[in-house]
Amino acid sequence: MAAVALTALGWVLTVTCCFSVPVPQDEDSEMTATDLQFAESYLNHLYGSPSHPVGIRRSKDTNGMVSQLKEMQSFFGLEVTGKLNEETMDIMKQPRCGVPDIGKYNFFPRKLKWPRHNLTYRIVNYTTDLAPADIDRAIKRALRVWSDVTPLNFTRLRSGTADIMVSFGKKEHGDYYPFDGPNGLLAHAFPPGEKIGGDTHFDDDEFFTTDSKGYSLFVVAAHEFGHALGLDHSRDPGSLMYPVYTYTETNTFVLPDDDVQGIQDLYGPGNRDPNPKHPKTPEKCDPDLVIDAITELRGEKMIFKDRFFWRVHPQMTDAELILTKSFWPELPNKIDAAYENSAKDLVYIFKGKKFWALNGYDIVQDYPKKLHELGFPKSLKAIDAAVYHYVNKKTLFFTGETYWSFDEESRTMDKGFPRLIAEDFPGIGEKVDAAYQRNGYIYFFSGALQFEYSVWSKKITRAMKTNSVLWC
Ligand SMILES: *[C@@H]1O[C@H](CO)[C@@H](O)[C@H](O)[C@H]1NC(C)=O
Ligand SMILES: *[C@@H]1O[C@H](CO)[C@@H](O)[C@H](O)[C@H]1NC(C)=O
Ligand SMILES: *[C@@H]1O[C@H](CO)[C@@H](O)[C@H](O)[C@H]1NC(C)=O
Ligand SMILES: [Ca+2]
Ligand SMILES: [Ca+2]
Ligand SMILES: [Ca+2]
Ligand SMILES: [Zn+2]
Ligand SMILES: [Zn+2]
Repeated sequence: MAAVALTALGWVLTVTCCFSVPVPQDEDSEMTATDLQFAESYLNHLYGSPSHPVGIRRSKDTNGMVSQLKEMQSFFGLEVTGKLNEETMDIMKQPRCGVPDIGKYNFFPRKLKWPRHNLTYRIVNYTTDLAPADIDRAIKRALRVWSDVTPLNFTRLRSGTADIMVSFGKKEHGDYYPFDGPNGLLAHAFPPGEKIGGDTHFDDDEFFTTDSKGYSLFVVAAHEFGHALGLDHSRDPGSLMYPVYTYTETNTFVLPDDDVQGIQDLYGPGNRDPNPKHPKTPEKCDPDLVIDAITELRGEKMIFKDRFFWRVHPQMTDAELILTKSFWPELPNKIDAAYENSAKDLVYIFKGKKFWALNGYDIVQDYPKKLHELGFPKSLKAIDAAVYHYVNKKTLFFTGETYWSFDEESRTMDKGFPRLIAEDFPGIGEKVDAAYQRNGYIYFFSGALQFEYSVWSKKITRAMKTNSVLWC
């Protein structure tokens, strides 16, 4: 069913309604009727109906859902099957932006941008979730994210028509692109242009906050203003313009490099960037790759680097890159060490003097705890690496040139430690960045190299590049 809609911009759009074919699903997966309905409305949002004038695109083939699913799976770096499966469903259910994930500019040239550098904004109305002063501050900070790295300049208007009109609304709120109640779509914005162009709407059925308790208004607004200035979604999971919401602290937020490149492509650089170091997303096949920590989690490998971890499934050769905070918002951005106690189904994460216990997606109560609670001296500032040895139920902790042995049964540090790494594990280098064990081998990472160490023969059996753990 196709309909033609006229927006306030006067753009003629093709809006598809109601898919008549069921969503194809994986034979092994057991989706409920609600899941299928959800997936249908997700794809509808992505390709067909309300969202975003420029993103709208109708699938050309009759079996459109398969190619839509494929495109969506490819965008998010999932296995491309064209069928609905658990991983695809998981991504669909994550809170996100209402601008289509797969933007195809069919009707308009790609690079829509403002022809001026001095732009105005107006906060038309407020949500009751936050004090007006907090909303004003979040909006101002979110705009500053972009003006810091460009010649753009935003001036607030208290009345009249501004370029960027900011408002909060529920369901149908005046632009034929209705919101969907709590979760799902959080906000949307129109690309640069007259009238509704640049306008930014927040779903008032969400709970907006200044912290991680609800959706951070600052994070959502900063992302939407990227669209209001002409940016599309990015495939870089570390970027602000990635379509899925991840909490980031307002005070320590620095615009990622991918977004800086995108906005400077449109407007050029500014001359007052207060924080010129913009984080880059790590490249897994970088020959000089050095990692922060590594552990297994229920049979998968997790390889930590900066704000991210790669998730490597045992049967898959492709590693998925994920922001640590999108799984565990309370964990720090960069961690020191990690290990799994498979017997207890717990993963321990270390940063500085603190450590956390994770049970799947949950952080165990009463954590974080302090390093000295494990029996380390109070003066110890951090550990480098940790690995659990399932045969003798000991965890080895590496700190500088020495290592410690911790008895997981009695939860005490073994006597006679720390000992020198060079004495007991000769050849693995001065310092250990990360370590994990598998099938009687411990894999030690040191700089761009990893060493396979046989626990039985007490010898190094292989040396490899660090990035080979990511199938490079
Ligand atoms: C922005 O700059 C243009 C040209 O320099 C000027 O005509 C316009 O009045 C300015 N607008 C505002 C809101 O300052
Ligand atoms: C931004 O615009 C305002 C109002 O037009 C102007 O007073 C101010 O100097 C501009 N700032 C910069 C950095 O361009
Ligand atoms: C805010 O303004 C928009 C657009 O005028 C309107 O649709 C919405 O209902 C208003 N929201 C509130 C909370 O007043
Ligand atoms: Ca406008
Ligand atoms: Ca919503
Ligand atoms: Ca480390
Ligand atoms: Zn978006
Ligand atoms: Zn809207």
